[in-house]
Amino acid sequence: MAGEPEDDCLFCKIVAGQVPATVVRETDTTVAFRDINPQAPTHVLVIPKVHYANAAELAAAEPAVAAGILREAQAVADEDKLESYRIVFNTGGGAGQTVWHAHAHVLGGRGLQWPPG
Ligand code: DGP
Repeated sequence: MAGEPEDDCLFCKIVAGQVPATVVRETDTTVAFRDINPQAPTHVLVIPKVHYANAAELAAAEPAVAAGILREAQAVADEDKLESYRIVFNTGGGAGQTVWHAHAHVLGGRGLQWPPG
């Protein structure tokens, strides 16, 4: 059920400490950890502790938590001393979403092209 931990969700398992991750920040409502397959020198995923399939569902149900993800993205950028960075919410398989637990990619530390691929 949305908002509840899902047994077969990788990111719920990271939140629960059942799957290891390199956690760089944690708040009451979010966890930030390094992506296992980094696409930039900084590639951190910021996720809500609650389970929603994507960012839009999270924002509709728990807007304060969604806003917290953006604050945490800035905090990651500050900690990694990024002057510029990109936040990406892949939403739907056609956009590259592979994990169905809302997450922001925070990418930086190299030049980033526009438009993205
Ligand atoms: P997306 O494709 O937008 O759903 O992003 C999912 C990201 O999750 C992808 O960049 C790779 C990352 N990822 C997948 N499995 C793991 C894992 O076990 N640990 C970590 N740290 N990241 C993972």
